[in-house]
Amino acid sequence: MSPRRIIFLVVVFVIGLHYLFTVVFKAYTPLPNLADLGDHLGLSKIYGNSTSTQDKSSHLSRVSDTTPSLISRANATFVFLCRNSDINGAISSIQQMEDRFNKRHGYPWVLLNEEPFTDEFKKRVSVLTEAPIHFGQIPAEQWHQPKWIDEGKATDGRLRMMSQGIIYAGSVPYRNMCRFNSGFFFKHELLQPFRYYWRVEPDVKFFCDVNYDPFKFMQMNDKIYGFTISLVEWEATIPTLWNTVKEFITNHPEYISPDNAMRYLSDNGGETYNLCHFWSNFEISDMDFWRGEAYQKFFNFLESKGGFYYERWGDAPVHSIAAALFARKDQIHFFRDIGYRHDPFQHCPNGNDWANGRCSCDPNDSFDYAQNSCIRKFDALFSN
Ligand SMILES: Nc1nc2c(ncn2[C@@H]2O[C@H](COP(=O)(O)OP(=O)(O)OP(=O)(O)O)[C@@H](O)[C@H]2O)c(=O)[nH]1
Ligand SMILES: *[C@@H]1O[C@H](CO)[C@@H](O)[C@H](O)[C@H]1NC(C)=O
Ligand SMILES: *[C@@H]1O[C@H](CO)[C@@H](O)[C@H](O)[C@H]1NC(C)=O
Ligand SMILES: *[C@@H]1O[C@H](CO)[C@@H](O)[C@H](O)[C@H]1NC(C)=O
Ligand SMILES: [Mg+2]
Repeated sequence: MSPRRIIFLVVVFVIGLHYLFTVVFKAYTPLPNLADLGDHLGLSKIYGNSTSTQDKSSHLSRVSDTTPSLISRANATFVFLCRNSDINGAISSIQQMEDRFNKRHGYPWVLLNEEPFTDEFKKRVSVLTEAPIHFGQIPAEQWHQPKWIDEGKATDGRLRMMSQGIIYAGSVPYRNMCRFNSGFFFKHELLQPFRYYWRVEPDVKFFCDVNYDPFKFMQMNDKIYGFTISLVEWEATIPTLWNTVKEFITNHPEYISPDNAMRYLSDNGGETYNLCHFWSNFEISDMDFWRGEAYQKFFNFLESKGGFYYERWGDAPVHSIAAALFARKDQIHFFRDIGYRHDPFQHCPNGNDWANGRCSCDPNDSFDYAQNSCIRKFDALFSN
């Protein structure tokens, strides 16, 4: 190789590195923190002045001990919807996430509830992490059954489902939760500053160390939705959902991605739904996708049909159908390397992922290829 050619290659390499660090790993500064503005006694950490809890400067100095200084956080947060009564399960989940991943990064937590979190709840959560924790209340109109829902029809629906022995058949709060997770969480003021989120629930398990940053992975690879478990839905909870989806597709063919994942949802080109969906109690995803035009129109259309209350439409099939139809199939990611359990199913990595992650699960005990798993259909999207 001639000297000129070597110099040329070196210059290209340096420019490439510079681009990588300035554009791709763009430094992200999280929310300004009330605690920074003079809460030296740390009172707001315990008693909670609506949102902030932590002294960011101490947290940054701690994080920088273990984090390469050029690589800072993505524009991302954890999202945790729960009740005050979920305290012990919430603490268990947050502690594992901190130990297995977040103590090295310091991503903030956003906890949401339709009631105010109690002082005791905030106090017990606050000791788990140096990262900022924001406690938020959900606006009533985004939580409760809308006035225009025909309560007689909703009651009939609940009774019918109860007679079919379906879990949460008679529960209105469960329906509020599914609708909120489908259409509103990403509109909450505490989530406005963020693009990516990782959804966490009480009493889940994170089995493995996460030795990289999944948020940055999402960003660098143009992913919009990440999951660990995929399974079939209980059809009786969504009897008219697919017809509603088909009606939307007919009205809005422009939102359907040319490279969509319809083959994951349907075995006959969209005529019927095979009930496959991503289990949404674990999600690493891009809120700008939910905030975007296609999903907004889609959610509003579903909402107008009342199926969140007349039936029991879950946020899992709603999110999954939208991601599969409005995004490219390669924008959906199976996090094979993240060990996760939400009763009664778990995903345990295998091979090097299992060993490198110091996973505490049995790699032979994983839902991936179980009878009701849809991972085969997901894999098939990318073969041939
Ligand atoms: N604030 C609040 N959070 C709720 C309510 N119902 C459910 N959640 C939360 O919403 C998420 C999903 O509810 P879960 O009860 O876990 O529903 P699930 O995962 O389908 O079922 P199980 O975990 O098997 O009970 C969890 O994070 C709950 O803490 C509620 O009425 N109020
Ligand atoms: C809470 O915030 C308000 C306005 O931001 C402030 O006036 C008040 O002193 C704060 N309370 C505590 C306990 O920090
Ligand atoms: C983070 O993402 C949100 C949503 O896209 C955006 O409004 C906000 O400006 C972003 N923040 C930064 C610092 O890039
Ligand atoms: C998983 O099961 C296979 C077949 O039974 C066995 O050979 C293997 O040792 C098991 N792996 C672990 C880590 O237990
Ligand atoms: Mg749950």
